[in-house]
Amino acid sequence: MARSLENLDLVASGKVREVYETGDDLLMVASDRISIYDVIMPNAIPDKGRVLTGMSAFWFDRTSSIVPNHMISIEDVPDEVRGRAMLVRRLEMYPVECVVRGYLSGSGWREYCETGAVCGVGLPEGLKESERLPRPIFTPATKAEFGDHDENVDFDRAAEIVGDRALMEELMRISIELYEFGARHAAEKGIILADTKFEFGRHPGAEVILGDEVLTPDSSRYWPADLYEPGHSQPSFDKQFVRDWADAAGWDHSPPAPELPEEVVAQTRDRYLEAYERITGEELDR
Ligand code: Q0N
Repeated sequence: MARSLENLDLVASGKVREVYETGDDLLMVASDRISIYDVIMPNAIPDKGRVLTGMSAFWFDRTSSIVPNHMISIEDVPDEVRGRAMLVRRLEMYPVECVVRGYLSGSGWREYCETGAVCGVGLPEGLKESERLPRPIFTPATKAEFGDHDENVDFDRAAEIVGDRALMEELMRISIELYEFGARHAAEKGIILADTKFEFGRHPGAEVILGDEVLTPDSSRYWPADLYEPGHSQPSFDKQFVRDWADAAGWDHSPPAPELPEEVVAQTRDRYLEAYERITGEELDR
């Protein structure tokens, strides 16, 4: 592995993460940036990148008997990004986001209100916002052709996009198993895993490899269980202080976002550290 990021080609850059090329492998680097309402805030949250990378590594270790994953190492990385970088196997990614929902929230709630179903999965009448579903449902999405938002699709459309119905069934089965594993563990720590998103890919000799980040607060809705109450939206375990402050400041969600006060940054950092400690049972190295 290269000793410095300077020598690596940047192959993808998201709102809060970067992907670099290193030989046949990739280096995924999580930044300390935070986004709310799909907009990046001007301030960083110290340690957020390390929290997300550490949580992904924790879950990759513990789910490898359910499905193999792309993680190679969090040690063999350049010093400047140590702790918030993961060396991974390069995969051919399947172009569907494998979302599993155990609770009715976000786009799932909106779709249910309009149609009584989510991604073609029919649900009982009379469910409330944030209500627990009778069982977890698989609600795939694809990157929309325009803009950067995801578009919910039904299972048949997802299978069409992937081009292999049996493979799509396998991705669904594995996604639900991963969600159930994560939700059971989180519940023991007083956290509700409302929903989460997985991405899978293949490499020669392996049809289904778990990629991306796994069961992090950026890829999932984590709710504090002690405050759970169906009938309205729930506070987010990690981002709620930022949302509350931005709402009170009267920000209309159009960029640029306002600068966060230092106490909001500090409270938010504490929530990420708390999430890390509750989920992994370890303290993050200082
Ligand atoms: C890959 N994305 C979409 C980072 C994540 N193992 C892999 N091999 C090849 N490509 C990818 C992975 C992974 N994981 C996946 N981009 C590249 C998700 N990105 C969005 C931007 O931030």
